[in-house]
Order: sequence, then structure tokens, then C-alpha cells
Amino acid sequence: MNKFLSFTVTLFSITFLFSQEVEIKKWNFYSEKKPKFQPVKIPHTWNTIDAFDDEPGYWRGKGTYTTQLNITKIKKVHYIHFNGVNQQTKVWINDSYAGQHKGGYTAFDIDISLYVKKGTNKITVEVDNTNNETIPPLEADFTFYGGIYRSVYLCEEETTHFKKSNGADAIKIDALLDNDWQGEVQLKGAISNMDKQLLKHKVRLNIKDATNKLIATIEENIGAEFNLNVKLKNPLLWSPQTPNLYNVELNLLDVNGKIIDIYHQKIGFRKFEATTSGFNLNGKPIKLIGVNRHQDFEGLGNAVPIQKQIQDLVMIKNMGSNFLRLAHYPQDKAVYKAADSLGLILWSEIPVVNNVPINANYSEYKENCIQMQKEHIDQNYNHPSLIFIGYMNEIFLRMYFNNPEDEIKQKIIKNTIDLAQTLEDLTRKEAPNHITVMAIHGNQIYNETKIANLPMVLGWNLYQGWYSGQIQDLGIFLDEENKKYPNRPLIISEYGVDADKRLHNSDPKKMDFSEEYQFKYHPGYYQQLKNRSYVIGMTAWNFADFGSELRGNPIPHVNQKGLVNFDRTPKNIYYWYKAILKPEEKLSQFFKDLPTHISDSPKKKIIIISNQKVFLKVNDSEKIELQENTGLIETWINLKEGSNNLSLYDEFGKLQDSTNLIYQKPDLTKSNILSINFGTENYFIDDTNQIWIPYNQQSLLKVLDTVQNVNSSSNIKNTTNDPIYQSSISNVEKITAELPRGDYEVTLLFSLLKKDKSLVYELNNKKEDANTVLSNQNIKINGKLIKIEKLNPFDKTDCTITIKVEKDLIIETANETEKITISGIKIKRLF
Ligand code: GCB
Repeated sequence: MNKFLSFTVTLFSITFLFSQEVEIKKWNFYSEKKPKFQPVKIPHTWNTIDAFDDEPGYWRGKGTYTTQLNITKIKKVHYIHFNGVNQQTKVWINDSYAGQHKGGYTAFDIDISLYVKKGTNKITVEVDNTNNETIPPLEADFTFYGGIYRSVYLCEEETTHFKKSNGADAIKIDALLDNDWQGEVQLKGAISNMDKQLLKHKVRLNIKDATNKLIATIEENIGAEFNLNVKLKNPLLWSPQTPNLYNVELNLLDVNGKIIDIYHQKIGFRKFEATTSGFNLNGKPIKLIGVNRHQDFEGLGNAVPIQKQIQDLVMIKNMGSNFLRLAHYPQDKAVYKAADSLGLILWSEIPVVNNVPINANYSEYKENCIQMQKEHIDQNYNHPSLIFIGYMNEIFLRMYFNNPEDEIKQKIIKNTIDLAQTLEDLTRKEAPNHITVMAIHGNQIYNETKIANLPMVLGWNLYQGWYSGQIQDLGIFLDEENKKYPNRPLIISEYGVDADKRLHNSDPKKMDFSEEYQFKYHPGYYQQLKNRSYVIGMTAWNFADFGSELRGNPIPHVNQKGLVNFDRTPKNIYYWYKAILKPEEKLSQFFKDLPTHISDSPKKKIIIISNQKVFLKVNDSEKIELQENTGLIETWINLKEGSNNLSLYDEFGKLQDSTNLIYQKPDLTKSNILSINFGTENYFIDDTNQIWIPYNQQSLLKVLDTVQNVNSSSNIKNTTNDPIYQSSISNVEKITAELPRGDYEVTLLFSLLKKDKSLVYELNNKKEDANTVLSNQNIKINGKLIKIEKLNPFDKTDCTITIKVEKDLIIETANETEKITISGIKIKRLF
């Protein structure tokens, strides 16, 4: 039985065609960590909080869910269908063990028919997300939240029903097109629990158009396995522009002609090929452009209601994408259905990431990978959106990073090739009308070992201009690859940079985490990729920020390469993609950065996102005409002190966007607070909306001596304003400022930055020792002694004093042999 989900752009609903399928939402839960039952609702995970707190790691262990089910008809067959549980599951019915499943990202059915009784039944589900060396992923740059995080159903079936296999109904449908664009539906299916009368059972296949009008029907006698073929004249084609779907309804009829099982699926007719001169869909070239997607969401972990997940796809489509990579694992069924309806071509893969074991675990790991790929294919095969099927991501990354001795390397290579070949063969066999893919990182090991020759299309995850090199290096690298391997169609399966909406910089640089650098990088990549025809597609990393517990970053434990934030509010770059990918929809708006320009200079660089010519008006000035280039415009304007009005008009004089920008000099004659961040060139908006300006953007404060910048991207404990503390200056003798006479509150901010752990992802960025900071500092503020004692590594210490200033504020070391290391200073005039 297949639940039928009808989808409209923002609304979706689940219609139960038969009463046999009931969602089980309410459970009781306890874990080894908190052994006390509490009621929970599915979707559920136990890692929403601890994967983001200051303690390293998150709880990985066993959790137990229990619930009660009322069964009324005992003669039927009963299954519990789990859509996704991370990552090992064992199920008991009335304390009898009923079955298990390994792997956190595919659905599975547990047949409970033998154990159920009429009346109330106790269901117990044990879920384990402990690190397991035999189940992929072994490691990856995302958080492995534990729990029953996708929906669960109780399914009642007649004793004869469509067979279930690998977590799906064993029905595979191909909607094929011949050379004259005539359609043929080829359907393969199987029946379970045959009784003697099966010979007299029939199936009826109905094909209906989008308005539910019956356009073809056949009825056939069947055996335990069956094949049906139906020709369709001139079917409407499926494509991202025209996602035309047909409804397939398959009925299983008993000897009396009564429907005893029913299967629904939407199908679409499309023909595609990947060549080195481009990707063709339905005979026409189309550049595949889109994003990658992780499934988690701010505050929810991976337990994300379906409506929110579908909203992601709507946003992805609205951005102008035609392509979506579901990285790095199969996602909820509803995601594939939404892609069918919205018109998004999918790349979907299993989470074989970073490395393959070489110890005794290998054979079990391999078996689990094979099983996972079978489930992945069987559960999603029938979706017209699914075109690319993958099975590995950056599989030599761990080996590259650890650089083991040669003998070990050879073993890793041997197992990895063996697994890749097995999964490639399996995918080609089980999904013959699809394209196989593999994503690799920017290293020649994939060519040298020839693993890159296995998939039909190769995906490169490239980060020139972030982890290595410069943005412009991308094209050079790709052309060299194309010269060496001219027959390979390529997809740039990942490219991106971390960007924090609170960090801004008008002269952005690699690794500064500013939104402006993200705004430089993505257009730079797009320019280099759009006309290289052997690059058939590109998917930005990532649609949204996502949880990765092992990361530091301005928001610790979050990978911030999203085009939208973790809560899905768009970053500026989202609108840029929309502007260039949907030129038919006119869009002109200001790049949103800081509400206040605090600088000695009234000049400010303005960025405009636009796919049309615009006219800019600043205060009472004449309108200035500005031409766009690839979706953006950059221009300098002069601001007056105080409030400034900026407006944007299109060529017909229609207002497109307006904003109010305050210009304030960094002095304390008019304003009452000045916050300065040391060791960075970024502006930062803190959690009270206070803007921290970089030291180099003001002339009020003077730092004496040759200072050194100390930087880190590690989590700083006890704050959400990590960027203030992730940069410092050391070797400071004296800081002075000439201030208007008055009373002041002065806060000095410190952090003790040690050497960062390098992450496996930071390919060429092995960190230098930043341990130059003293854990005790003695400082004088206008002669008043302050002792900063026992700074803890990666913790913050703030020290506030109130003082009277006649003319100068002087902060200096109290001990001539020591120098000061400091992250920030906030001076508040009390008047
Ligand atoms: C990659 C990985 C992805 C990471 C990404 C990053 O190449 O495939 O899982 O999240 O880089 O942000 O470093």
C-alpha cells in the first residue's frame, strides 16, 4: 500500500485511500541518558540541543520508544512501516522480537503479523545511534541525530497483497519514450502471500492524466510476478518547466473482482542524456543548476515536519533551480514527490562518505552498503524527478588527510575500488534507466586509482577560493581535467563558502565568513561554469546552513555555507541566484548588510542585486542610472551624517526597494557606545544588535606597538557572539583614546585562543598555533589595576569598570614584561 500524497505549491495533504494505513504519532520515550519515560511525538530526535551546546560531542546511544496499538482484525497481515530511523532499529511486539533494520536514511517494513493479537498490543522500538563501524556513514560533516525522526505507519493488508521488498511495494515503473516521442509504461510487480486461488487473481492498471481522466486501462491475470506494458499516444512530457505527471493506479483484484490492494504513483515521461557537450532533456539542452540539501532545520535537528521540508523545495524552485542534489543520503519520500510536482531533477545518493574500512568490518560494511543502495533505489525508482543515482562522496578524503603509510593506503584503495565497482554495477542493474554518479574532492587520487572512470557522470566538489587557491583557479582546473579526460561529462556537485549574516566587509577575503565574500564567490563560480559545456550541472553547497557538531565557525556546530540560514531566512546570495536564474521575473533590491555605517569615511560601497537596469536615488540627489552585470551592481555613495534614504527604481520609474541607512562617525561626542573588535576586518552585529567595528575602520582608538592578529574559528564557550572572541590582537603595550570629558563604562573582552583542531574538510588549511595568549593579564585602565585571571581556553572573559575621563582613556599593561592580548573593547558614555 502506498500512501498518496497530493501536492500543491504551499499546501500538501495526505489522503488515506484505505483505512489500513494509520500513522502512529504518539509514543513514550526513554534513553540511557535519561532513563525516565516521557511522552513524545514523531518525528523525534534526542539531539536537538546537545548537538549545539558548548560541550564537545552529542549523545550517541540507545533510546527506547513504546506505544500501544489496537488491532481489530487479526486475520490480516500487519506491517509497521518506518520512513526513517537513525540509525539501528530493533522492534518487539508484545515483548516478542519482530525484526531489525540498519541504516538511518531509508524506509523499512517490519512484518509483525506473527506477533500481534486482537486488542491492545505493545510495541517497543529500540533505536541506537552509537558510532557503528559497519553502517554508513562512518564519519561526515553533518550531525547524526538519533531517533525515530520520520513518520511511522501501521499497515494492514489482506493476506494477498502487493509484495513488499526493501521498504517499498515491489513495483517498478518506467515511463519510456520512443524516437517519435510516443510513450510506453512498463510496470513490473510481485504479489505476496499467494493462496491457491492466486491464478484467478488479476491486476488492473489505470493511467489517468493530471485531471484524473482515465486515459488507459488494462486488466490481466497474474502470477506471483507480473509485467504490464501500456502504450500512450503523445504523452505530455515531464521537465522542470512543465512537470507534467500522470497518475498510475494499480488494483489487485481477488477471484470475485473485489479490489484487495491498491498502489498509487505519479509518473512522468522524460528522456535524457549526459554528454560532454551538455545535458539534454527531451531532446533539448539544459544546464542543470541548483543546490544541495541537508534535511535538518534550526531547533529541530533532523525531526522536521514534512510541511517544512516541502517548503524547502518550494524555495529551491522559486530561486530558479532546476536541479537538486539530496546530499548525502536518501531523504523523506515527500521530498521526491515534491520534486516530481515542482519540476526539480534529482541526484540522490547513499551516505558512503570519506572512507571505507580496511579492518574486519569491511565485509559487513559492504553488505550494509549494498542493502542500503537496494532500498534507496526500490523506494525511489518510480519518481520522474530522480535521474542521477549516487553512492559515494569524497571517499578518499580521510586517507588524503591522514596520509597513512603506503601499505595501508593500498589496502584502502583496494577496498574502496571493490566497493565502488560493486555499487556501480548494482546501480546500473537495478536502475537501468538512470545515470550513475559519484562526488569526489579536488585531488588526483581519484584519477590515479581510476575510480573516477566508474560512474557515468563525475561530480567534483570544488572549493577553490575557500579551502584552497583563488576563485579564478576553478576554470583552469576544469579545463585541465577536460583535456585529460575529454569524454567525461562533469557536474560541480559542491562549491560554496561559509557566510554569516552578522559579518560584513566591503573588501571581503577568503575565510572571513562575511556575506560579501559569499557574494563574490558564487557569481565568480557561475561565470566560469555557465559556458563550459562539458560541465553539465552545478549544485551550490548548500541550500541551507546545517548542523555539523564537529565544526567551529561564527555559529559553532553549524556549517554556514547555506544560501539561506538554518531557519531558512534567505541570505543575500539567495536573491542573486533568483535574479540570474529567473530573468523573466524582474528583481531589484539592496544587498542587506549593516543598518548603520560607522566609519571615519562617509563613503560606502552599495551592492544592488538586480536583473535589470536601475536608477538609484540617495536622499535628494538626482537618480543615477546603473547597469547590471550578471545580476549585480556595485557603486560607491557619499552619506550624510544621520539618516539617509536610498531608493531604487526601474526604468519605468516604479519603486523597487528602499532603505534607510544611518551614517555615524566612530566618536563619542554624539553617540554613546563604541564597540571595537580586534584582529579582524569584519563588522559584526551582536545579539543585542550592537555593531562592532573593526579596529582599522576608526581613528579614535590607537593601539601601540606591533600587534599580531590571533584568530580561530573554534567555538567560544558561554557566548553566542563568537566572532568577537574568535579574533584578538596580542603583543599590545598600550591602547589610548581621546574622549570627551565624562563618565564611562569600559568593557574589555578577552578569550584564550589555542591551536584549532584542523578539520578534515579544511584541505589546505592546516592551522598554525595561535597559543600566544597569556591566561593571566594585569592591566591598568587610567591607572586603575585590573587582574584578568585564569582565562580558560576557548572561553570568554569580560571585564567592566566605570571611570571618569578628563581627556584620555589609557589602557596599558601593568607589568612591563608582559603585553596585552585583547579581543574587543566597548566604551559606553554615561554622560
Ligand atoms: C565537502 C563535503 C561536505 C562538506 C563540505 C564543506 O566537500 O562533501 O559534506 O560539508 O565539503 O562544507 O566542507
